[in-house]
Amino acid sequence: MTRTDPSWQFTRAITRRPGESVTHGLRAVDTGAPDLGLMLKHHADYVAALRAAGAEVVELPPLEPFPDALFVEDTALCLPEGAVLMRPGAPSRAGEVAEMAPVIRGLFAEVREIRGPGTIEGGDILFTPREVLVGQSARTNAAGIAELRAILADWGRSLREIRVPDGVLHFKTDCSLLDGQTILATGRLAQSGCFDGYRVILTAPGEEAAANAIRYNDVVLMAAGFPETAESLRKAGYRVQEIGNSECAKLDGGMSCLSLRF
Ligand code: CIR
Repeated sequence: MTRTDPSWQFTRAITRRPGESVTHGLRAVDTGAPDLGLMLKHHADYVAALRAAGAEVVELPPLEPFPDALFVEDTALCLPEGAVLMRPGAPSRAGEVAEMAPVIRGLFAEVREIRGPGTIEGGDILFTPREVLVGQSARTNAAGIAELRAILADWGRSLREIRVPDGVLHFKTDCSLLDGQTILATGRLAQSGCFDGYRVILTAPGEEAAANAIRYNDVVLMAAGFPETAESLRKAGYRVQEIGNSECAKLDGGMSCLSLRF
């Protein structure tokens, strides 16, 4: 991806297969352990969809000591200028960054890192052609955001801070970039006015979990099971591909969490 490309044009992605320990992954509400077999099928469908959309996918092996390691998005921010290694706010996830670091260093010439004491997770960061939006959440705090702001300033990018609604894990749990000026968002997030100036497509009532989608080149990947939102995206002209997400959803994970895209 070059500096001048629209922000949904990508050539590569990094994913990590879930391991047996995924049944111990973090979750806000326990709705039962995920079924690893079904999760692996969904994960394979997800990787295949990325490849079909033009991605060269680096598939990493499971990391049993880290049950949430399949949610690679939280470990790094990948921008055209370089990558930033994150500093997760969930203590059980902190060690995932050291596992991802060599992969990122092998793919990016410029790699910076959040050193702390603040914390920040990739799920709280949405970058658009005009700015980088960062949600302050239970995982991402003011100190982590300040550190990222300084790094982005070196790259000539501005950062705008958003407050994530109570009870929502990450900023991108509730929004995704559909193209340079269009955002898919839940009503509970958009009502704050944080997307004023963008075109906003709202998830259908009761379909808030559809908001965590990804635009990868000419396709929007979204979790299966949200027919009204899928239909409104199709009506708006997007090519939508639905991927099973029932097992990752038990761990509060969705489409964006499962990959780093650049
Ligand atoms: C966690 O609580 O950290 C994982 N169970 C889910 C992480 C989802 N990641 C994301 O939204 N970027």
